[in-house]
Amino acid sequence: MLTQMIIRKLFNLRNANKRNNLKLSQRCFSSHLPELTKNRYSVKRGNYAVLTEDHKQFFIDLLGSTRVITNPDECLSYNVDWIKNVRGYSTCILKPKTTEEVSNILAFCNDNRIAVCPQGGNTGLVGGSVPVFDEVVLSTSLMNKIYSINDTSGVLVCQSGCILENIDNALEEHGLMAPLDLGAKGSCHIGGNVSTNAGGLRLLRYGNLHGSVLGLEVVKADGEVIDLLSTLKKDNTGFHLKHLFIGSEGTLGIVTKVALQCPPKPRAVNLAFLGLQSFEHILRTLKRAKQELAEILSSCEMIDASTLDVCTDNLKLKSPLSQYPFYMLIETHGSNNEHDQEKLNKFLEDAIAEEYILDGTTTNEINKMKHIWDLRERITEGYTKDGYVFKYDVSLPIEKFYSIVPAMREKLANEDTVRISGYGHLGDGNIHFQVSAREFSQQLLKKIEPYVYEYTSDLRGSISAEHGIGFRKPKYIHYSKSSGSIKIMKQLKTMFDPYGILNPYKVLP
Ligand code: FAD
Ligand code: 2HG
Ligand code: ZN
Repeated sequence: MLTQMIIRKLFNLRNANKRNNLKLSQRCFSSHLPELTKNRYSVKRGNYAVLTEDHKQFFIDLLGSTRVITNPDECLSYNVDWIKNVRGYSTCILKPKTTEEVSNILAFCNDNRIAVCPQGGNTGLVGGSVPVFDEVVLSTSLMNKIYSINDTSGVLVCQSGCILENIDNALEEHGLMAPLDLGAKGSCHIGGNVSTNAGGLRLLRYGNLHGSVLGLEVVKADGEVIDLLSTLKKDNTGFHLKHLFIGSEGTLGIVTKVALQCPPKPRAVNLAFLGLQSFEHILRTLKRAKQELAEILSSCEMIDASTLDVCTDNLKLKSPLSQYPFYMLIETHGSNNEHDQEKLNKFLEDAIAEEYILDGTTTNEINKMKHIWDLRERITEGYTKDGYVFKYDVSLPIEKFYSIVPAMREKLANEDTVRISGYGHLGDGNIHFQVSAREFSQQLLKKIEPYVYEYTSDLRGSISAEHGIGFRKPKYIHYSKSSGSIKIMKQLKTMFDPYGILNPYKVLP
């Protein structure tokens, strides 16, 4: 029992939680491209202007020729999403450096009815970050200045195109860390994180971006710059407008600056990787972890056996445990390693004694923690090697968290699939559930959708726990939003973007 438990006394505090995250964006085009979105999903182009040479010349006069990309080969990576599910055919990528440039671009596009697709790191998983047709792509990749980090308040102010990992590294110099962490950290931008309200691996402890974002600067579709860039923790002066932009996926405005509340970097980090017999045992372990680890619990994730295989088989990563039906990662963040280890050990000893857990390993060594986190963070990458992945990201009542996997296995028993499995943010009730197949198939898609959304809605879950609605789910939004809410969303869209130039075909049905 707990044969491989390793508890290290020495711990390099400074680098405790640092991992070399993948630079994801470079891997996009190694193999075949997805079919054009407009064909695969039979979408009708909106009544937007077709880009002319005069339009392009305006952009070149504004930004200079090096920041206006029109070469088809260079445009390609901005047209395809990271998981290669969707593909547009934009012929113009714009790379502003300042808010003023964003404002001038949008004012011009608004006046000329040119559709715009805002893009950060292009790691989004619901097809929101790439054009559907020929929308101009407004990339924030050169808006990467960090303006200030306040050691005392923990407030960071930066441009929206800063890569999350770069922010985290800069914060580390001040004894702080970013309030969110995700596998795409090496590529995603803070503006993209805000626009998708990204959750990540430690939401359980540090909350979501509605809590951590203190302020934003946003440019409306008509080019007007809205200064919501408060750095105050408390500010109850009327409507809290920033929240409208958090999670609105580029449909209401372009986020240009972000003020973020950042927590201190923990001095003690410990990680346990556990093997369990059943989902029932996972639930018991979760409950116990919350009660016994309490204030030091920083992450509680689960992985089923079939999902772990995408890391061990497809990516050739090694698991520190032999095979079990389920696995859990339990992480602690605290300020006193001795105290935290004592708590974690006691928790594990009790869990073993009561046979909640079959086996496990704990460590606070940086390399070993990185190795274990890779088994969790590289799942998305591992799945892509199966072929085409039908991805779902739902919130369900905790007792039913895993029920969707056996239900889907039963439903698809006679279909040609590679794998049907689930994993995710157990502590937040958010399961990532996937069906992989050798290639995309309309027949399989029809079997999965809307069934998966009906299933979720019947349990009063959410059809998008963290990745958003994007291009993939607008027609299903009613499974999670009432007609009254959708009506208000449409009214807000009309108010902020009357000509609908910002990220058309996304979010709103
Ligand atoms: P993009 O993908 O470029 O864009 C996402 C959306 O935001 C698009 O609709 C785009 O139009 C809009 N947008 C981007 N920038 C702006 C801006 N400045 N202003 C207005 N709109 C903008 N998500 C999670 O929630 N939790 C996870 O744990 C997680 N892990 C991931 C792991 C991997 C390996 C990958 C590939 C993705 C993961 N994601 C996760 C998906 C997640 O949504 C993104 O990684 C991230 O938040 C998107 O940031 P981005 O800069 O790449 O945005
Ligand atoms: C994660 O939690 C991300 O790893 C990605 O949200 C999930 O690939 C996915 O579906
Ligand atoms: Zn996730």
